[in-house]
Amino acid sequence: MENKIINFLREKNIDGFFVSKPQNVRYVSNYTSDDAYLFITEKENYFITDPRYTEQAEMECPNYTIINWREKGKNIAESVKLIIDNLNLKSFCFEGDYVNYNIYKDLKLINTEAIAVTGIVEEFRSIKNDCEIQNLRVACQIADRAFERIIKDIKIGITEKELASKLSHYMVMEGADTKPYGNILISGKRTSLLHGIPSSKSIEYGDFVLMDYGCGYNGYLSDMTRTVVVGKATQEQKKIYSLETKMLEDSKIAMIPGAKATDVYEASIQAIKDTEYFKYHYSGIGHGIGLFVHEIPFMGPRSKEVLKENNVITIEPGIYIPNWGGVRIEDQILITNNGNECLTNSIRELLEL
Ligand SMILES: [Mn+2]
Repeated sequence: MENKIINFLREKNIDGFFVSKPQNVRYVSNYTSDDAYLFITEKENYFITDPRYTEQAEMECPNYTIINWREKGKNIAESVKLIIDNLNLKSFCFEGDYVNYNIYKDLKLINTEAIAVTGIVEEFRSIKNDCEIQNLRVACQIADRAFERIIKDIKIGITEKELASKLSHYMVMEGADTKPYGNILISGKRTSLLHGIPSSKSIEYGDFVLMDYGCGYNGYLSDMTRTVVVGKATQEQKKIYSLETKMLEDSKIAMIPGAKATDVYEASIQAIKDTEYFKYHYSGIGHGIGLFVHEIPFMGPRSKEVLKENNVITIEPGIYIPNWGGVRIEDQILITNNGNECLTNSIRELLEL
């Protein structure tokens, strides 16, 4: 992936790119651990880390010169200065939305033009290659298998926390990366909380149980949501669930290459726009996903994005009624050359457990 950066540098006439956002470091270099920075130039690529990670960096990034910044100076910026002086660079860019103030302050002391850029590597990351798609596909299959297992555990009396912990366990046992990322598993009235955290509440008869979860596979993430009911669903639960199902289906039909994010949003609200439930929807209905859970392109009424082949995007319209509960179904979608393919395939009909 270094070539994409070098092309960017040539185009903009900049001499170096300092990469600091962890997902971007991984994307560009294939390094899988923490605390690392890259400095990419046309001549040579540098990998800046501390002594805990130098051995791993040598193994995973053989085409980089590894710099142990603790040895070469007292901070990251001094290593950057060393590179700039060695190669006699006139300018470099850094990620303005990620470099922290202390590093920025030190970078500014280097007598070279330092240019803040945003979203460059993220733009590359939004189009997935075959290998990335395969990793995402497996991450979704693991989440689907975990769903098969967790629905057997949803019983009256078990707590949200206990279920959330089992769900994480199942994903690791099914092959997920062990690095955790936040899973939502909430029940009853709490299901109206868009990003509720699993609590000590016990599951009760009649509860909705909303599971918004996923896992990593080789660093690539899945993100899906299913909402089930414990016992027999009420008429109102059934009605809202079927509206939600329609919202999801309508959204998916709109997810084709060339469609605007706003088209997808418009499609998502068709089923509810003339109902009393319209006021309970949330307009952020999806996001790109890859090495990070929320990445471009974002789906919603204010998004300027256009869907492209090999975007991988979640679609998750929802209805959230405060003090009553919420329903969300979320799938992860690959945009193909003429439509889309759903990577998450767990049952979407309302399950009464
Ligand atoms: Mn999501």
